[in-house]
Amino acid sequence: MKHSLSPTPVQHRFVMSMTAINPFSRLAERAQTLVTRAVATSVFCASFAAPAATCPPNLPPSATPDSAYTVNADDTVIHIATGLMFKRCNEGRSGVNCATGSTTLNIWPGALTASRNSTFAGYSDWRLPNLQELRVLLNDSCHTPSINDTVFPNTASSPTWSSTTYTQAGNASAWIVDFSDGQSSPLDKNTGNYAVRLVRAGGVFDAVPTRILNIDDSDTGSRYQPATDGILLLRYLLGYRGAALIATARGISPQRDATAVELHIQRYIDSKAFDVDGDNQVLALTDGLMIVRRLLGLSGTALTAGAKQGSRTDDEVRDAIDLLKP
Ligand SMILES: [Ca+2]
Ligand SMILES: [Ca+2]
Repeated sequence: MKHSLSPTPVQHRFVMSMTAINPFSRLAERAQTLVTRAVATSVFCASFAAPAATCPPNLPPSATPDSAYTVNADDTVIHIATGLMFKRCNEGRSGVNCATGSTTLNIWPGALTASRNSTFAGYSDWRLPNLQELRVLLNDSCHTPSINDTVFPNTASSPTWSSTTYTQAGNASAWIVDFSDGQSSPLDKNTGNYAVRLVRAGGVFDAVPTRILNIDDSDTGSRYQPATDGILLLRYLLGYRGAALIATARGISPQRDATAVELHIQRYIDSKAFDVDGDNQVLALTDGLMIVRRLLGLSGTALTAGAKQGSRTDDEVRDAIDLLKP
């Protein structure tokens, strides 16, 4: 299975526009630098088990470290900042490290239908991700692949379909993301056979990463505060609800009342966003305490001493918390 991609003005325009509108603009900038190399080496084989990613030195840290995700036992993965749930393996693959089977390649209409028909892990609302959702997974610091290959092992090195139609060519093309090099381009819907990665949930994709730790949705000056947001989370985890939950614990111009605070916290307990030590549970005296400590500015052992239960390192706990306060 071989595909050859040529650089087009469209691709370059797209990369530039993504830089302007996308909060993950580093991804787009990185993609731009990769276009030349990508085109020079754009031969892909979907069943090829990719070696470890190549990560050139002196680039900023990855925007998609392990701590950006919660990997569930049923081989679903939650992207914490957006709440999107992805299937860990490309369609056609399964098992440990997605090493069983080979990636199913499909034309775009077939990919749309197969996505809607999936009942993987007991969910019936799988779909093909739109372009922004798919690009959330790009690791702009590496290529071959340009995705976190611990979380998404054996990712297809062929293009992966998005659900987004390219509207300037009679709607005949749809956007793909190529996770071997980070490139996006529009390809013909009915002649190209490409890979599929399923997504579900997450609501409408929010162009601004969710400020999960701004629990009271307060104004800029008190956006992330230990004495308000931190206390609200701790109280909730200790069982406080209603007026007792929010009494004297909200910041400047809070947009959430007690009910909205409860819904917000529970949503991100369910998504495991608040499981910052990675032990698969959200507890007041572990995760809650470390989140308050981080809001106080602590790091290293001062952040985790006596509170960390999971296997994450101190820095990974710190990064997992910092992801919640973009
Ligand atoms: Ca706040
Ligand atoms: Ca935990």
